[in-house]
Amino acid sequence: MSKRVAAVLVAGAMVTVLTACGSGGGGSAGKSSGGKLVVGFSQVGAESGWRTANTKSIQDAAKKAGIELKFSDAQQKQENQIKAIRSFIQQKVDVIAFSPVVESGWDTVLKEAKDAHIPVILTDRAVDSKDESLYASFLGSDFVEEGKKAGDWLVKEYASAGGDVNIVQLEGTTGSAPANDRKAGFADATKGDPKFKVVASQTGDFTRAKGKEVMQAFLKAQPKIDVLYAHNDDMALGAIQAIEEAGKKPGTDIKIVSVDGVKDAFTAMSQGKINYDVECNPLLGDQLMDLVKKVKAGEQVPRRIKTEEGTFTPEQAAAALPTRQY
Ligand code: GYE
Repeated sequence: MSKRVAAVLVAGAMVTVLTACGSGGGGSAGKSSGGKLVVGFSQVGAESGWRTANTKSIQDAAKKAGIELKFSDAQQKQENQIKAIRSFIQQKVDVIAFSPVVESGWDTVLKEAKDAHIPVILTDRAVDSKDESLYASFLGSDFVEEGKKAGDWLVKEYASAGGDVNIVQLEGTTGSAPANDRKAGFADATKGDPKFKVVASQTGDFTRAKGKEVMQAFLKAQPKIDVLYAHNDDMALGAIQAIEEAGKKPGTDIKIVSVDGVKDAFTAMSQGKINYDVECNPLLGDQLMDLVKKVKAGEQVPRRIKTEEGTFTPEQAAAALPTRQY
């Protein structure tokens, strides 16, 4: 063996050792990185416009920050995310980031990451693990607050209405943080007045196709629907098709309040088809890469970083549309 080859092998072995024991902090770079930080990121899927924008934001931000991103799409399945996380652990990435499709059932795999000294950052969605040492930080929206904003709008909109206000609810993915929390926040904001009645509530899995299908079923089963509350814009957009096909006017015959604030929803709002949209910001990439660097360097980071977001009336949506990024 030549001296040069031997030196390279020794250096390689040292990098491996540094990576293996330095992951809780302390600056060593990942194995296959050539000096770059390596992040394993497990995304929920590609179920919505929000998600597409979120994925792009994360990929762009990683490039900009000079971070190698190992990206994995879980197609809305927890088992796929668990597999991806295990593979990131095997590959000895520097940091694992993921957006958990559902809230429960993560403790075992998170413990495996902890035992391998690989820090984990949650982004977008939360887990319900009691053990806070299983992840370093959670970056994302306050979904309860979003649900409250939707409910507050409804209470104002129907302040002077007599009689029942019949609401149908399209829920997000069952067991996911945004579905649980948006439902809870909305219920909380509307509970003060018994005229607000959720007459039907079912999951549309955050997709247009399911939103349409479930709305068709609601329209068949419910003699009087005043309001649709959709946990995201894609389901609202699917439901709009169902409402129009049933010969009704979305936004007029059935008022619609939704969450996300994506471009397609703003277009529908400017056509009078959605009445109110609560913003949920998917552009988390830069903040996430910043967190990754800090966590890897062993710096203290906040346990919880909340995204700032607003609300939109149709007029505000029409004004924002030309410059809306997602
Ligand atoms: O609202 C929805 C997406 O977790 C905040 O997931 C995210 C939600 C978003 O599918 O459109």
